[in-house]
Amino acid sequence: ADLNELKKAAGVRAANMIESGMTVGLGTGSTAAYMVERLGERIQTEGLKVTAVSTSWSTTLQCRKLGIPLIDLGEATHLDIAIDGADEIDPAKNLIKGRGAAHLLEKIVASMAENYIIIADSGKKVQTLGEKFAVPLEILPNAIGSVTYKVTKLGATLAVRMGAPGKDGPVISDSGNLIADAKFGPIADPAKLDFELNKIPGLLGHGLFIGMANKVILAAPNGLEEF
Ligand code: DER
Repeated sequence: ADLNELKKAAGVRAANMIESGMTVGLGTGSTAAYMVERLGERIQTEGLKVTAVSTSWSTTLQCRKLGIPLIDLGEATHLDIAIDGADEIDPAKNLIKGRGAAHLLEKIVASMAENYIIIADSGKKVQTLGEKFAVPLEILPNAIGSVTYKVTKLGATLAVRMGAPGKDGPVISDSGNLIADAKFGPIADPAKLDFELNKIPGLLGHGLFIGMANKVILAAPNGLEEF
């Protein structure tokens, strides 16, 4: 099975867990896109009735194309289920997310969900967060200097994420902020780093999702693993 088939298998498995009457949070990224595609199919073929919120323009545009009705995220108070991808997943289901620069709204949706399901190919599994991935940050533009200084003191090297070739200058998130990628290397105590990052004014969001995932659906060539 090639990588896309693995992502699709995980996405379909998660989309099949959605029941009529649920309020559903729809994540962002190439794996989440397979989940959204399957949800659209179920709405068309089974008449599934759900209230859905999106985590990005990317997913919103996909929902419009598929006829998945959305309400504004601000109209939802809590969610029965939210399904999203991840960049790194450790054995305790802690995550690094944010490759797609959607992690500010994704974390809000994750925090609203009764059941937060992560879908990924098995290549996302790591022993220690930070092995391969930098931690994406969402930074208020006027705080870029102070946040860079403070996160550097926490032991990271930071780079503002540039938009090339799609856009000259920096990536601007769906919420109008800058994105930076903070390379910490392997993170021995992700919960402590989460706590430290959450204290920094102007650092509006980051890609460490600690203790948020209820279930991980991993697609490997020999089948689906859930933990
Ligand atoms: O940016 C994000 O948070 C995405 O969910 C990312 O973590 C996973 O994207 P992928 O499914 O395309 O690898």
